Amino acid sequence: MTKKKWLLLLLSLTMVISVLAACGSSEDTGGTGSDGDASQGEESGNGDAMVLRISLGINNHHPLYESALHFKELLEEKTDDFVVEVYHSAQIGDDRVATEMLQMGDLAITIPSTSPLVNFVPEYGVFDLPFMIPSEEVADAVLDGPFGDKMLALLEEQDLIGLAWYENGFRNLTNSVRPVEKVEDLKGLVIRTMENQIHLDAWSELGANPTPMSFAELFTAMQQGTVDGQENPYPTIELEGYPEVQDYISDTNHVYTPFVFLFSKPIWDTLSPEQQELIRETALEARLFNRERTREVAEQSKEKLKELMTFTEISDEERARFREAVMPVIDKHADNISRDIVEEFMAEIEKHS
Ligand code: KDG
Repeated sequence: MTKKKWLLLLLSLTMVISVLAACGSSEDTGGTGSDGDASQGEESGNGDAMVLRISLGINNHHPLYESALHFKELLEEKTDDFVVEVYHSAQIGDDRVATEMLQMGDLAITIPSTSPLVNFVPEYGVFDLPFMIPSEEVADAVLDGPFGDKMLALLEEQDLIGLAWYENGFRNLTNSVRPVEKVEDLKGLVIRTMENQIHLDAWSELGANPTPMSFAELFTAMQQGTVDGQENPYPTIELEGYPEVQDYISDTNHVYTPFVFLFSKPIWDTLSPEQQELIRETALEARLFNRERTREVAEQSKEKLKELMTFTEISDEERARFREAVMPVIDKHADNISRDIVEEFMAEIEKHS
């Protein structure tokens, strides 16, 4: 065989090998098909177990991550039909991207805050109205009752299956400029909010200068001083390392934010009723673990933050002034959300308070 023929043979051989290699690698990361594609199970050696990926925005120290691992453990104990993979720190995408992937059937599960979901279901804005829910107990009663069921059902028209309410928690303000003890201390502070008009309007009413931003970009923005402050529950503030880039924290407790356990409807519709029931009951089981663990961590984080930052307690009188200042926001957004939903929400809170 001539030298030229040998070279051609060598060339085609390397091309075949590289194509084969390319096919092999994408399967390992589960990138080729979307979740729910049984073929993926084969690569995990679990017969034709279906791979269900969970996308989370918080990191792997957060109680929500522990709750997702608990869901994985419970489900894989009950059945060989599924293998659950948990991705934290927005590795797959932030809340909006992950939610859109669920709608497309490219991702099985995500557990975002309700606030980014307002862009999908405007009624979800009811959870962003400040100073409504007075305690975790009332939150549980309202979310696990007929009102919560109604709000979960609203997601289906957006190709999302809402399975359970998890806890993000009461949000508190941090910043790197000055202690915030009264409304006037907020003047001109550049506060990052979730991508949510109600939060933006509330902080504007309070005299701050709010700017919307994805959770995935927040730490860098504080590090670079693009924003002066932000607001989140104690576990997120402590476990995402915010004391490294923030000096002051105030227990504003200005709104209770739920997490919602979402499942992709396109994938859900490929499951048997038995499989759907198994996933639903397991999501509800892990919900109890989530709330217990999140409240435990929230207490611990609050104490740690008192050591790591300048902690300002807001007096009841001053909290009433905060509440008064944002009242116009509730009125302004009640129509966008739907007045019926807002009145029903307030009545449910009243009933359980
Ligand atoms: O994915 C994580 C987010 O859902 C959550 O942490 C959102 O509270 C949140 C924020 O401040 O963006």
